[in-house]
Amino acid sequence: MNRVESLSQHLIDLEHRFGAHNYHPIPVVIDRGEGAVVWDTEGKRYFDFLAAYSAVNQGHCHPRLIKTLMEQAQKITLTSRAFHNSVLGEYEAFITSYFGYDKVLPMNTGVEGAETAIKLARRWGYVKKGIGENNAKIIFAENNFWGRTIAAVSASNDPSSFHKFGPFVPGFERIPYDNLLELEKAISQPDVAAFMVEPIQGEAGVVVPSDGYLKGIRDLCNKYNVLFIADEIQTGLCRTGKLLACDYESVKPDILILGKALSGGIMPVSAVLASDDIMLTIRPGEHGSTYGGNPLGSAVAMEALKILKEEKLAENAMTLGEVFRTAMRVLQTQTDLIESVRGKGLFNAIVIKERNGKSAWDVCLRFAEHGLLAKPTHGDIIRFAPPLVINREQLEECISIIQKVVLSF
Ligand code: IF1
Repeated sequence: MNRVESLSQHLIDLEHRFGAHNYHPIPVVIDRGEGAVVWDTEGKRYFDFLAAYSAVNQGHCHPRLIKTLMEQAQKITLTSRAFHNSVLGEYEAFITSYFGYDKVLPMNTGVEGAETAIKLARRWGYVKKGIGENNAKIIFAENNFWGRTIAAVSASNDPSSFHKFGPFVPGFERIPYDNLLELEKAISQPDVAAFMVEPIQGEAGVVVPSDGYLKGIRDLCNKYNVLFIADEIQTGLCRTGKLLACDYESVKPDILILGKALSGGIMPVSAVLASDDIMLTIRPGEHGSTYGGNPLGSAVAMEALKILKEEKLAENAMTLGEVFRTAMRVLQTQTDLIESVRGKGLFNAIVIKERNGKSAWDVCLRFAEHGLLAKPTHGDIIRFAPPLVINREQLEECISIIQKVVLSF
């Protein structure tokens, strides 16, 4: 191993020795990124087909975001909410009009946004729906993923998320995804405050529900006076070819949760949007966080949202997503390694059929050797989600890498 290669191994060793072992990364050490491309410590170039799980939709280190970050960082970065700051009001007016809601509650990570949405739904359930104190139920879909907190893992049916982290938060129930009969059975019960769901399930492996599912959720939640909470932390912000995945069926959730690409990968910024009727059930001093609504994140988020529209990233995701899935479906006819291809926009996945001991992990290791970064989920599913700024030529190059690697097995 030569000196530079020992640098990346040295850095991996440092992480192993001094960092918690809560991840098992692909053995690549990324040092620099620009748009859809990253470079490792040895200067090797990769196409990033994970985009930090859709947090980097605008591309790595977007110049407009870096400029906004640097300008704001020289003025004021954090005031806490004990005082007002000169960016928050403008950001709140901007994002509420951008998505068409009365109010926004700014938080930081996606899971904080999801927990905030659940607290809002419970509070609305008691104050507006008249549910008895501490009896509120929240319904989730099986195979949901919305983070790693105790509440989030309490909603999970994935043992790797909840095993030996109990006891769990009460009042959470699960139903099968993409099943309106089961949804009606669940939310017609008394004491149900909300149904929280991903319009396309990300961690579950880019599971796209049947057409009409979102519209069905909207209609049933109206019928039974239950809040529809859309977790668009991964599917939102142009990833699926529309501004929001809910836009495919023109449904408007009662509570919208955003995160990840809301800051274009610069820093954690999440947001919960809702009507006054819901949002104002939380009174001063009843919820918040140190960094929630900080001027730095607010300035960056406004710029990140502007980029989505001005660079037409939804249109690009729609067009190139079609190109990508078509190519994957052709590839599927040339190998029995690919069991299925699914997705919308640039949110796609292939299911790998394990063969003579070769798994999705081995495929991803070989992708990395050929300059493309992706990582399996749940063993046999490879998610493909590049930054939405990827251009046609880059996508074609990535398709040929995927073809070459898959056919080499
Ligand atoms: C990790 C997974 C994806 C999310 C949805 C809320 C959150 C997430 C739909 C919470 C976060 C991240 C977590 C991250 C890897 C990534 C992930 F593999 F873990 F499941 F994307 F699928 N709702 N997903 O996908 O947002 O608190 O993380 O900001 O845990 O390594 P967060």
